[in-house]
Amino acid sequence: MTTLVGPESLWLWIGTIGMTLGTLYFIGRGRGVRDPKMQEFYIITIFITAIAAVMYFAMATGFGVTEVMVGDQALTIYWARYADWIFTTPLLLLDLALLAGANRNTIATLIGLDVLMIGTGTIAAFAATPGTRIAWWGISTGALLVLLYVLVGTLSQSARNQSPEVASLFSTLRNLLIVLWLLYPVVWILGTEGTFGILPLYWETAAFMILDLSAKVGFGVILLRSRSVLERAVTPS
Ligand code: RET
Repeated sequence: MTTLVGPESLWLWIGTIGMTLGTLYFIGRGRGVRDPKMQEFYIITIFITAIAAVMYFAMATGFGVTEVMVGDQALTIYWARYADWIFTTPLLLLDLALLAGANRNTIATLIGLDVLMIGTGTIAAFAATPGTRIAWWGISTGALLVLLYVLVGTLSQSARNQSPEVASLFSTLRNLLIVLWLLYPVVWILGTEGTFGILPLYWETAAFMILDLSAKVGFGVILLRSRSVLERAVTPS
């Protein structure tokens, strides 16, 4: 069987290594944490990078990739991205929501919007005409914008009831998330998926890799950096 993976495999291997190192780092940091509420942050963050590590490995080795025909054009689609994101983006939101001390309804709303975003984004990736691809992209981007609205509104409101240190860590992570997440639909539409052919597959793969490492490992490092701040987040005031 011929593999569909081209020279962009370089970036996929860097992604695999980066996610693996991130996972090992978080496991190392989490050792010795005894408080169950504190452990939640470690468990969630470890799974985020572990899932990404295996999905990057799947893409680098040619398992997580397929071809989609759009008219007479064959697009290389790395479907494993969506398998990764459908699990890891809700987990990232859960980390942030726990930090903010959000209630169940807010968490459910955020995760619902997120699954809607990745679900419709997956349909966009497999749709057979340029028009329908862009329409699904638009629906997915709409879900992202509503999600960010809840993040800035309701979630930030509950973070304000936390201690100043926790509230400030929350703002840093929230702002990082907003900037990074907004870049995903941009890379997607400019890349091969958008069918405009502005960003070649090689550079698109590099861009997603940098975004994924920042949104998962970078986010996790900042979150787990200060144990004393996390302790405040889980201590009822
Ligand atoms: C897609 C395409 C359709 C439009 C939109 C998208 C958004 C994706 C996002 C992904 C975030 C991934 C993260 C991964 C961590 O490593 C599906 C690309 C809106 C926001 C944070």
